[in-house]
Amino acid sequence: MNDARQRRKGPLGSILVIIPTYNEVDNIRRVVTRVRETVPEAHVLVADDNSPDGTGKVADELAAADERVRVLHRKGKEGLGAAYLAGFRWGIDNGYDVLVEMDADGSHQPEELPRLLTALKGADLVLGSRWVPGGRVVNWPRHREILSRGGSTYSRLLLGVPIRDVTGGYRAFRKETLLGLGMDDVASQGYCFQVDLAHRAVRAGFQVVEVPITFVERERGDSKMSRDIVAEALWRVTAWGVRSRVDQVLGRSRHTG
Ligand SMILES: Nc1nc2c(ncn2[C@@H]2O[C@H](COP(=O)(O)OP(=O)(O)OP(=O)(O)O)[C@@H](O)[C@H]2O)c(=O)[nH]1
Ligand SMILES: [Mg+2]
Repeated sequence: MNDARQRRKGPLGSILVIIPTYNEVDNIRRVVTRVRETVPEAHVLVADDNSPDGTGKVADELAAADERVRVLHRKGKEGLGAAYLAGFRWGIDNGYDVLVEMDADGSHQPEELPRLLTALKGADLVLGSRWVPGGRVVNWPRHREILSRGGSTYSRLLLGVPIRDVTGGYRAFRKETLLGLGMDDVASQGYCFQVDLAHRAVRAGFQVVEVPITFVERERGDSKMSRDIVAEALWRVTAWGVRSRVDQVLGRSRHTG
């Protein structure tokens, strides 16, 4: 395990909540307001991929009215992973100590953020988890739950990561965790971006803690989930799993995926 880890325990420092958006015009005001009300000391960065529905413009209005809200305008839709990586880099370059991932659609309730942050005082990475005792999903279609639980179980077994909810996207990272897990060669995009980061954090020896959350199905706007996102997760996780087994057999150790 990582010795430096011990030094990172304790006070959190400055917090940036990154909210990636693509066509979330009906959700963005509400989620930003809820974050600012619940954790007033946290700053918010909306990472918008030039949403055709004008989400970026609404985000600019929010930023104009509140100096703790900023907007990262990106050229076009490049996927969740790319938006988060750009947000993490912006946050680290601007001196933030804690970087939080949160969806715009209300599935990740800002009111639960204080619990994630409290847990981060004793950890390197905190995952909001639907699949630990106390965690649950509200209004989620059965097929989505099966896909999510199945994806987590498959990843856990194949990659050997001791995490119940590997695909979830409500997370709080210490800056040092992101810097230590090799962000620069992360290529995954959709769900698999979350699996990739959790897997890297575990392999790098960071302390990863799951905190139960109540995940609420989006009420407004469209899901960006697609067959391609599931396919990407399946092939990448399988490839990482096979590669690490081959490495084990050949006695090699590999740092990145
Ligand atoms: N910047 C950016 N944000 C994205 C992109 N794809 C999805 N998002 C955002 O990432 C968050 C999660 O996307 P969702 O569409 O809610 O995906 P999901 O939560 O897997 O699907 P649902 O459960 O059906 O809502 C939302 O805030 C989206 O607006 C993208 O390509 N670029
Ligand atoms: Mg969602």
